Amino acid sequence: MIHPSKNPPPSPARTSGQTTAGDKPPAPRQETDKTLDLAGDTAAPSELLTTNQGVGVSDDQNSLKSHMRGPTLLEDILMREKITHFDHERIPERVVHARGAAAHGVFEVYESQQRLTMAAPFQDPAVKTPVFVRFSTVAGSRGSTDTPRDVRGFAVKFYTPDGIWDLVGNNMPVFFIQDANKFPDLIHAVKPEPHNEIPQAQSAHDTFWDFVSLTPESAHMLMWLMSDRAIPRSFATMEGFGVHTFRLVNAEGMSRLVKFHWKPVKGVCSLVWEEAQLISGKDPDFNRRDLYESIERGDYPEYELGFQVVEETDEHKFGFDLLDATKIIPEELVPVIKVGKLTLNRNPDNFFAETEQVAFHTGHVIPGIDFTNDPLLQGRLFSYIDTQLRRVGPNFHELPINRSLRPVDNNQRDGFARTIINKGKVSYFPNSLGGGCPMHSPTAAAFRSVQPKEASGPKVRERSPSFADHFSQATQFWNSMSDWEKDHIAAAFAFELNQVVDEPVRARTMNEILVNIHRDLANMVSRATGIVVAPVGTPDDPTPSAPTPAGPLNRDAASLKSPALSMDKPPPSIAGRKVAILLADGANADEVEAAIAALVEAALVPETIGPTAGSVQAAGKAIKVNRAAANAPSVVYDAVVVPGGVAGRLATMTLAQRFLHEAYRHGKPIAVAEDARGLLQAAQVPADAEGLATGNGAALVSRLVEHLRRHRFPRRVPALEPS
Ligand code: HDE
Repeated sequence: MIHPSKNPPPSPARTSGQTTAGDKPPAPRQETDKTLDLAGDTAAPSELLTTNQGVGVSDDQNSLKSHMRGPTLLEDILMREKITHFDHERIPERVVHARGAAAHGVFEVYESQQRLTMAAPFQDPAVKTPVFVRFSTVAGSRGSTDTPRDVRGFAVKFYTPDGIWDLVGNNMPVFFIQDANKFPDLIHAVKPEPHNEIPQAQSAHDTFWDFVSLTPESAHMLMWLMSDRAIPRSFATMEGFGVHTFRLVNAEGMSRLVKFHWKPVKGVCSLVWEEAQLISGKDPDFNRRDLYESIERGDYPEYELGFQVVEETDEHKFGFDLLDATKIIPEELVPVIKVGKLTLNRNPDNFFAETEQVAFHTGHVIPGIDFTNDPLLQGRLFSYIDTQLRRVGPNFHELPINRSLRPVDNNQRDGFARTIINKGKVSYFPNSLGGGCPMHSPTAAAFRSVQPKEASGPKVRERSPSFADHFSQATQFWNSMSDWEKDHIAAAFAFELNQVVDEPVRARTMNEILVNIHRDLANMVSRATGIVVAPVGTPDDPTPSAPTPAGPLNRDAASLKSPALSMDKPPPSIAGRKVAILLADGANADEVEAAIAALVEAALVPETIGPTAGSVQAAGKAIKVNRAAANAPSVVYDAVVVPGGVAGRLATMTLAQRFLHEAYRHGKPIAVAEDARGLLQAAQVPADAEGLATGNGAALVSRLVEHLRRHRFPRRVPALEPS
């Protein structure tokens, strides 16, 4: 008899079942200490069916009945075990960040950072620290779409020799609120409204704007949320941030302040809003599919970790408070020092066991990392452990994905689903019967809190006055944007406020928030929403003053600028971008094959699209079609090629016209053969459109690749309709 195989050797990576024109064998599976650790808990399918008690099952298709046409018997232990287990398959989804996708990988430090920190991942460039990274949206439920306008979670679990370190960050460096006590209100406001559970995964509704318009500290974060950062092209093209100021502590006990940054090696690239909305319907798994497929292909997402280090003695030199999570430290003031690289190189074997059950906690730190008094961070230190206890249970740390590589030993015992069998009669400290073990660790690999420099004063329930300036950095963000980014931000505000029904909420957002960020922004949004900008000095809002009154506007804000904030830069790498090749009978087969080869050579992912699945005929030769046109919307591609010989037929097909028109609207590179003039006209693509290449053969593809290096041509179609 064959046992369900525990401990199999790591299996080769599987493919996702989808083919592309340049299909290669899947990348080999990457092994780390954690992969080997997990292998002991994986199970591959075996030959014989058993119950959970290991009893053989003779018939899994029919329940036990009193006679052929009789009622089912309570005695049917097989059916009852199977169905009751099914009934219990779900655990509570995360109250925020419910929808996620994850991957395994490694972190490697470039050179020892022991001067700054004794944290294990930063000591030795020869060491690869295993990691598990979970990306997520915030507001939507587990089954919602990947591409709403939302913040993305970027949570990294480091499995270090000194225990687990979780860096639980987001793709935006600031947050909506300054104090953890407001978090339930923020989340209640952004989640679907409670009376009708509408809308799913969207901030574009009354309760969200009601809350933020009364919460001026959210102004800076709103700028990020209304920018294209909130609709990343892929997880591989977004930044990550620890958000709070943390501490790095070295072996001498010296502490420095630090902000953590993840910089994607492929650069920061986003979708455009209309495209993101369409993707939500056409492929709600867009980002997780991209993550999964790119890893299977061996095109591993990579991010450099950066430190912004501030000496404790410089803490108060910035004009804003480093404990205030609504502020960034502009990179121009404190450079981001790149210290190492994160590579995601292995997909999880099982979504539930790994991605769903992984339990992050800001309080999971190792020697060398410590906290600051940021009141948002302090609240998180309470919330995450509480969440894991509720969601996964008191022994969540024993689950394979959460388990430390360093052996765990303490006197905590029992609870639901305990898997460790602790031996001996001693479960307390101090003890003599157990030889005093486990005892305090005298080594440097023990966590000791940094000693506070100053820690006295009266107990208060107040915000520090140094947290009072809510608008300067929002203005700085606006000032740092290019013309098209400003256009997209204003259009996003307009979209959201046009969804808001309550007039006072719309007016308050305009006159309490937007005008304080920038008059240009207010005027642009006003034109697109009809919300009147009140003359200066005449607030017309009857709502009693907001719970956290805005501080005095920093009059220097007009000149604040941080060019690092703009996304208007060509990405350093375009590897993995998907290119559609539109086909029909009559295609020039040589040209198609050459185009596919050239695109694969440029590390791009070509897919052929035909009127139906199967193939198209090209002068007696069949060319394989990867996807049928009805299943291949333009929004899931980054660029499109129309090779010679097909334009005439495509010009009569509505789907092909729509494909090209949308690619044009969304600023994507388009390359068409010389004979495609009529098709362009039918698709309403201007012949002189920026990013449109016309030609034949190799020259056409290389122009397309050049255009792709700019990612998009966002100025083609302004996001705000001219009023
Ligand atoms: Fe979270 N957050 N959060 N958060 N958060 C959770 O923990 C919370 C905040 C972030 O992929 C929850 O396990 C409070 C900031 C990520 O599993 C919960 C406050 C940042 C994830 C929770 C914040 C984050 C979470 C829900 C205000 C960026 C997903 C499920 C004080 C730095 C982790 C869970 C994953 C998840 C609480 C604010 C990032 C309820 C109380 C700021 C990436 O514990």
